[in-house]
Amino acid sequence: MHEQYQPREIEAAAQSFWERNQSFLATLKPGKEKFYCLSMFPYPSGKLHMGHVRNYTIGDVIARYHRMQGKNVLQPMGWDAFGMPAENAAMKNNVAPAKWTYENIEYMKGQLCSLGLAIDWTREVTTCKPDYYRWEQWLFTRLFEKGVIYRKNGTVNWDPVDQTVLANEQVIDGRGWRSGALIEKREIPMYYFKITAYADELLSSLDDLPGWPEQVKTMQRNWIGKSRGMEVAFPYDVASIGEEGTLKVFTTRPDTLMGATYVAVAAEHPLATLAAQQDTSLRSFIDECKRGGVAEADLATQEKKGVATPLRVQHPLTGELMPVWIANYVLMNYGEGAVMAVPAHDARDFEFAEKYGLPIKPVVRTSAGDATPSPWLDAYGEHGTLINSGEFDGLDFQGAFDAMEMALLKKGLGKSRTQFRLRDWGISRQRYWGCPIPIVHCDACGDVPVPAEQLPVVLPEDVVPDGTGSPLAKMPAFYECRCPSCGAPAKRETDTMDTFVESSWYFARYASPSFTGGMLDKAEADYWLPVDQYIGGIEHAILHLLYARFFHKLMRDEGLITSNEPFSNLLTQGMVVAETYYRLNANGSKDWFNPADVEVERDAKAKVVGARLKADGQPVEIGGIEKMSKSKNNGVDPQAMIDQYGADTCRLFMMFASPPDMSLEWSDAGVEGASRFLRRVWRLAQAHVATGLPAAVEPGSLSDAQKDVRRAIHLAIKQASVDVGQHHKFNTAIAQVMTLMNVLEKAPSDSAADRALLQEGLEAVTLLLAPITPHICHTLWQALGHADAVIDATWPTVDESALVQDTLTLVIQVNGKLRGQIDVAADASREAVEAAARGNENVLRFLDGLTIRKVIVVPGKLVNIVAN
Ligand code: ANZ
Ligand code: ZN
Repeated sequence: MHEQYQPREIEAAAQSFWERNQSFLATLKPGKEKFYCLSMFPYPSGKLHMGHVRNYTIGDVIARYHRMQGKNVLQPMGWDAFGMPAENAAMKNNVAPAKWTYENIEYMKGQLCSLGLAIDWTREVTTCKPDYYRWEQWLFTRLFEKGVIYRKNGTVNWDPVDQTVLANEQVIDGRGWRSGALIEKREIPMYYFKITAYADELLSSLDDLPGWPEQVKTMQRNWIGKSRGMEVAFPYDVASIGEEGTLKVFTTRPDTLMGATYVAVAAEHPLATLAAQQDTSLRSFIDECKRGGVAEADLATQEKKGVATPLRVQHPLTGELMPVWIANYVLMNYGEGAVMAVPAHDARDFEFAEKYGLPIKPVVRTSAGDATPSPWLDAYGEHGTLINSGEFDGLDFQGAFDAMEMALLKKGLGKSRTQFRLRDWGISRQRYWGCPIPIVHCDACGDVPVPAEQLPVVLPEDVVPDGTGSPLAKMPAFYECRCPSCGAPAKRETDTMDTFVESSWYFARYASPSFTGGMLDKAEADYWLPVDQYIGGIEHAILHLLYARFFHKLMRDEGLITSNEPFSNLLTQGMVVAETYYRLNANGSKDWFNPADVEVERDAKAKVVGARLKADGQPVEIGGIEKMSKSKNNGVDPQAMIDQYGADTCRLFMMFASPPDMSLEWSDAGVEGASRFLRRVWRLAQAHVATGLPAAVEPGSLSDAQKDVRRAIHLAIKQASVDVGQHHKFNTAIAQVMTLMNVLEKAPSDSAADRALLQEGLEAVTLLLAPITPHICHTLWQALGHADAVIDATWPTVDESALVQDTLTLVIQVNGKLRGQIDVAADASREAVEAAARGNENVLRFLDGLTIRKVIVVPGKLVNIVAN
């Protein structure tokens, strides 16, 4: 063992040992408990950022911990390799997306390896390779034939700069998330996954996931958005509309039906079109509405606007005539694209009615009371007893729901129904760098799925897109083909799939990554799945996780796997944050400076009082702690840290600074501290082994002081095991090890028994740290005399007898106030404890002149003497 801790050498040695021995190769071992530990795979953007490093460190520590529990662990890694950034880089640097992507993968793989992750690299999956997407295309054709995928025209967000369709969540404040361009609405033919057919199951099986954070399940529930409500039909007023018919609305509050004072339709609604034909002044408002994005968040917050039409409908129960408005807050693709407006009990309707002077009629008594002028304010969403509703007065919500349904059913003007917020998933993208949609368009046969034996439809890899439209649509060599069914000349689909599709099933492909006989090898998939622990960012709490759950069920229904859900336990790791520094420019913009380039000034109490740029010594403003990002220039390059301190320090810092699910604040001092701690462990171990290895501890013959050392060792094991095993609290587990190190450093090393204890202590430290700092522990374990590698060692167990204390210190109170302390034998009787307490000198002083009324003994803790 070197005298100095030399991370570079020992990390290289440990890594090459693991590689030589294929230590992380996972094989199917029937009968052995498996543990599939998965971190969300990275997009190969160029190099790892701190968020990746944190994610993969957490996953690795958990994987290694479970291996030490004796489980058959699988930890794979791969690349979410299709996507926009490759196309952007291609345009910028005139290099094909494929080349750019493969080069990034190579570099980032080297970085991951340098972190010492216990990954089975034989299972590496790269989603842009035909051997992967071939099966995605295969599943697509199966689902298309089943009708689970269908083609229809859809209104989409069209980004005029990127020339592509954006998902709602890619539209931010009406602009493209990447281009910043104002989004238009467009109608184009697209392929859709019928995820709505699985809405009920996606919702109900969330209840089978106790290992998921409640917050994530709530987000998924809200996204799926199941509402029980009623479909209500408002008969047309023929005089104003000019024809017979009904206007259908969907409402979750049929109990408020008697409070509806107008109806409102979306700009795309047929009644809006009809009204605009009669009154062309409505046209411009309709056009304005159509121009905006279709993102619901925007619609919810934007100012409510509308126009009145000359059209009228009849109230379904009273027959009263009600005006039809066109309103920007009504969505065409939800419910019926029309609402019955109840301004007294719906905030949006209220805002609208106030603005346009429409009547407001309260019909439910809420906690807000009946006081004028606005009894309904602050009580939206509240249920209550019906008022002003004629025959329905006095009913509660459920009673009113049922009575309204009866009344409407009788007239054929309504029935209850369940409505989901979730829409079908449009996956067509007019992009090049994605998985080709395996469909051929034939004039005679229509949309023909590419037969399995003709798959994959290979994406040409040598294309450099120029930013206008889809390159594939300009490549006859790609799209000219023959119809698989009639043989006539036909045209291949040139859209590619949303890259969320690839990340929806990669976790399953890892079970049999090179299987050529099908999408999944069922035996492997059923052995490894579901994933026991999934780790990733909260930003994937909705879409990625929902799509992956959906795909799991699709694959199940294809007979490819047996389980119902892909991820048994989910850990959403917190963000990595750091201080920000800036200078204000004359035009109000800010120049951001990297923390590495800034010197912080502190006062005598170490409080930060200012900061200066190292380069010019001039002050910079402190901008507060933010998520590490390019825009605020507060990212720290993990590679620099690994190069300087080694992977173990980096891993220790990451795991010690905060629990995995909380945000982690970057701190140079923290990294320094982690490095210092590892050097201390090294130094103690080095000094210990330099004098030769001792025999095993003989617990029976230890002195009291030695027993205290041994108790510290087993207390650390016990508490660290609880912290890690129950809550993934590696930070507190590390703190236990640090406490133990303090004890061991102070413990004598003179006698054979002392040195045996030190050996036991250092072994505990090594094993407890092994998942976190695997390289140093690899060396320490060998140096401590073990022939096997620490990677094959098991997690340490507690010797309960070592925890038993011979004597205990008890606190003594007189009338509840602390008055003294006594040491008693741990097994002393109640009487002996009481006697010792009464005899304590200090206590006697406080009892002087008093009569003892009662003595309360709390075993192991305190004695309270009540006297007056
Ligand atoms: C009358 C009413 C009274 C409503 C009341 C609410 C409160 P969730 O729960 O999300 O399903 N709504 C229906 N279709 C709509 C559309 N296309 N665009 C905008 N809003 C629409 O929401 C259902 C409620 O949202 C429905 O119930 C309807 O307003 C509105 F005191 O009807 B309600
Ligand atoms: Zn044909």
